[in-house]
Amino acid sequence: MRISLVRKRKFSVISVIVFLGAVIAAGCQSAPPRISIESPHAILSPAIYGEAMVTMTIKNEGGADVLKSVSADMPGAKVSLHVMEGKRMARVETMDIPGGNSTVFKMGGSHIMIENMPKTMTEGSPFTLTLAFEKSGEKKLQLKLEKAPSMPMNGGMH
Ligand SMILES: [Cu+2]
Repeated sequence: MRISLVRKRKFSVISVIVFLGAVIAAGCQSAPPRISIESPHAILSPAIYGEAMVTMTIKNEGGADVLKSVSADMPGAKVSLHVMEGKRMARVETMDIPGGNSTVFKMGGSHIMIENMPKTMTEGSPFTLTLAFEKSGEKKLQLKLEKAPSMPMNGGMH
């Protein structure tokens, strides 16, 4: 009788430990993202009037997040996320931002496109770009439009 009671208790202690282990493992998977934005640049299109491309590195030292939308404080401007599918650009609605990784936006790769900018927006014009993340919320970047570098671009720009 005594022995069987002890056994039962041991068994339940083990199941509690297993349960806690599962809870801790699940907690690790949903660790909060830790996002920082490095070297953001807004570069005017050398070819198309009223267009600019935003490049940056989104560093995430925490858990996974999703970039849900991008916007700019320019009346009438259209801001979108572009990825490269082979040599063509494709618009995407959201972008996964994996944890423990850096997501790079660059010419010839994934980038943020600003189209239909007001005529008042020229080289040196300041604006605010807002990145909305599913978990991290909104990150606002103060940017200035920069002139495109004069070297050839391999068609990375529109
Ligand atoms: Cu594009």
